[in-house]
Amino acid sequence: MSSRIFGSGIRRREDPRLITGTATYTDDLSLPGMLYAAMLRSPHAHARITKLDTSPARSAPGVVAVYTGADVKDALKPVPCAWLLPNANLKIAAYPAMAIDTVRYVGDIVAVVVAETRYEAYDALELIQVDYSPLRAVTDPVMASTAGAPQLHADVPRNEAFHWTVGGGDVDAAFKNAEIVIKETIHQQRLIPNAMEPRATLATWSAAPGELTVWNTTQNPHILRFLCSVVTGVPEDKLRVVAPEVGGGFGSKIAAYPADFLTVFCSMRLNKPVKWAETRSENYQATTHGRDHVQQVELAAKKDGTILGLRATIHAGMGAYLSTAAPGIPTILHGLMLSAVYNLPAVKEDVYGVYTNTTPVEAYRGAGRPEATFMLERMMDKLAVALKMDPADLRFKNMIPRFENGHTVITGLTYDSGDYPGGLKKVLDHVKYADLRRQQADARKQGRYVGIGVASYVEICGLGPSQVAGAIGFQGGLWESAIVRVHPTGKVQVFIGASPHGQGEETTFAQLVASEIGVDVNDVKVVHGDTDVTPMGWGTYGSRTTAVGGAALILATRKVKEKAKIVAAHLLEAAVEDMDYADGTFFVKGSPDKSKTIQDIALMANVAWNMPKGVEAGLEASMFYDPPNFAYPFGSHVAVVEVDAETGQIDLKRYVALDDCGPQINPVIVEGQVHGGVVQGIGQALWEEAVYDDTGQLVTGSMLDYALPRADRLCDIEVINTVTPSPHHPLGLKGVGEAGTIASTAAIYSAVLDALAPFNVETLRMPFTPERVWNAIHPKA
Ligand code: MCN
Repeated sequence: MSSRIFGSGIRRREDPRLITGTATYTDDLSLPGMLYAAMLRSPHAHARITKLDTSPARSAPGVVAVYTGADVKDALKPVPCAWLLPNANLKIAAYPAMAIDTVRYVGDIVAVVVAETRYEAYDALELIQVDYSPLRAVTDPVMASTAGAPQLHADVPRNEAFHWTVGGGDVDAAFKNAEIVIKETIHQQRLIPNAMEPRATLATWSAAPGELTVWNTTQNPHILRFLCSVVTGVPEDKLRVVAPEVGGGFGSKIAAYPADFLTVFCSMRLNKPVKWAETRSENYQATTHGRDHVQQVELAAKKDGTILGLRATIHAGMGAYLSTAAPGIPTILHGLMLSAVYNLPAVKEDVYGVYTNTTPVEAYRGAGRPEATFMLERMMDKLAVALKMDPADLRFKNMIPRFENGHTVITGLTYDSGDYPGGLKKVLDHVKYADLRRQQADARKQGRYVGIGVASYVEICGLGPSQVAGAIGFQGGLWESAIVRVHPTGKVQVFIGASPHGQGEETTFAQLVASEIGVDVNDVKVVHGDTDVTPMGWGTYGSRTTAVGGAALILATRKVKEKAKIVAAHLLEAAVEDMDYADGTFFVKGSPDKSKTIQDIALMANVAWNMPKGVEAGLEASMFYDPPNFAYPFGSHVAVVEVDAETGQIDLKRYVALDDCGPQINPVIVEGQVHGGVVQGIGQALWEEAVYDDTGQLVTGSMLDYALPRADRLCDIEVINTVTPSPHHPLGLKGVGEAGTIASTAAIYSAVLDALAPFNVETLRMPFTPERVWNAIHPKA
């Protein structure tokens, strides 16, 4: 049984505590004498602070302290940006934890109040008197980079945070030889990640030993410890970061935030535990946003549909400051993926990262890859329309054929393994594509507007190796680590550096260990999220936990198994070479009655009464794993929609996702991940947009105005797969946490435009609100 637990869709062990409300989140924690912090945030997108009087707040009931930028500026270093993109003229504007004389987005922190209760802290915020002298604001990345635009940072001309390029092949020749050129301007609108729980921090400083503990809603506790040490000066060995239940992140909990450091500052000043938890509106205002690209794209092709080259200019809105990993997203994670699943002979892209008077932008599920996939898929569809080709046929014509051990594309990446045509064929067979097209034609005859969308993708995940991290300016390593400890009773504890926050590795990693050493899956506990207990890890993002952390874990488990074999041989008085293993039992080859179970061995190794000569006591191993390459999951999705031409309403009829993440540890968890990802991608196409007005006010500042996907607006999502193992992962695993998001926006876009073909709608901005669709169908004369 145990050896079959890999691949089994057992239920997530995380869920009982999550769905019965017994899980402990940061905001559930309470310490004796704990105080509460509340942040006063700027109501202006761009302004000078001309007066700041905190005295009325200081004397308000329950208030213990009020701090401003002047109080913290010498105590805290600026909030760090940790992706120092090379060869891009990167200009990191100073990012103070609290504004000193200028605010640059609605939500910039101006003061912090600490009080005995949360209510008192919020009440006192209203007593702080601030006079602002408003400045002109700019929220659009293209406008922000034009001459005469308001400038956010004195030392950053044209608000240009960086200019990064990627190129390969002879693009000029490709366009010169082109028989057809397709052009498009694509708006990847700004999105707000909506984790189930907003962010929170609890910090407690103990002055006597000089130790700091921080509980935080973070995706990467070890990185936060590192950055917190840099910003506060507390040595790393005296700094403990714990991520209790985090409540999802989707990229928005990668960053180290000003409010985190300010909460620490308050605790250190007051020598008391201080807790801060954001409201949902604060979360919308000041927790990082995603996407925000304006993409000008040109595709060169031959009349038979062969693509020759791609040229693009991207303006990526970065917000008012560069968040922790932000510069890498529209560049490394986007630009290097432009070959997508296709044989693209030539490419040239210029990416301008631009400061705007908006909330800082960070990774949002898919981070860079949906933006790249969308560009290619959109251009494929436009080319298919222009050439009157079937969009699926056009894709097949240009796809990289199946490969098992490396394929280098024009941007310089070497994909690990892939079968893009195989995946596309399987999903088209599954939906009976030819029949669907016939049904679509019949519907049109009846005056119904049905559209079929196809999108194929490959994505870069399993972020690592560390050598590459260094080369691309990522200020950290990209390896992962694991410790496997078998206790005397044979129960196993696993300590991992990665920090899952919703993805389910407490279950899947237990499955990995159980199937490797043959214990019951319920006898394996996965411990994560506490820097004092777990080994170093570089975090859960970029769908890397299974591809990198899972490899560390499996290799550590194999070390345990290797040692167990030596101990078993010793106990059975046999040669190690004569030992065999099956389902948790070591036995002498040919004599299955001479055997020791892993539990027998664990007891003997832990009491160590009779160990082989030179072998240490205990049954434990650790592993640091630095992958030789990234992992490249892929797939193809098909969407069917119907547009109501009278109302502009879009009805989702069918959605089929085919994803390939190699062998699946737990198909039910994989399906759940794909579902979540697909829904977030559909959300971008149909409903979601963070809208700023011209003065920089976030108009969609609450869930009333920001349209999240809702179950009643969706159709069933069918999930199928192919299995193409990664050649470099010990079990062939690739990630899946973002896969669903990457193709789904493009698939829905493709389906809606296909439905609107009779109206000659060439392009449409997302999200496809009924108003936008209706206006496209009924253009003003
Ligand atoms: N898995 C599997 N077999 C595979 C690959 C993965 O069974 N071949 C399982 C994993 O073991 C894990 C899950 O699928 O239980 C996702 O694993 P992986 O692809 O390694 O992704 P990560 O754990 O690194 O998670 C990060 C990824 C990202 S980048 C975002 S954004 C995202 C996502 O996961 N945010 C999430 N999924 C999320 N799911 C929840 N509930 N909450 C979030 O914030």
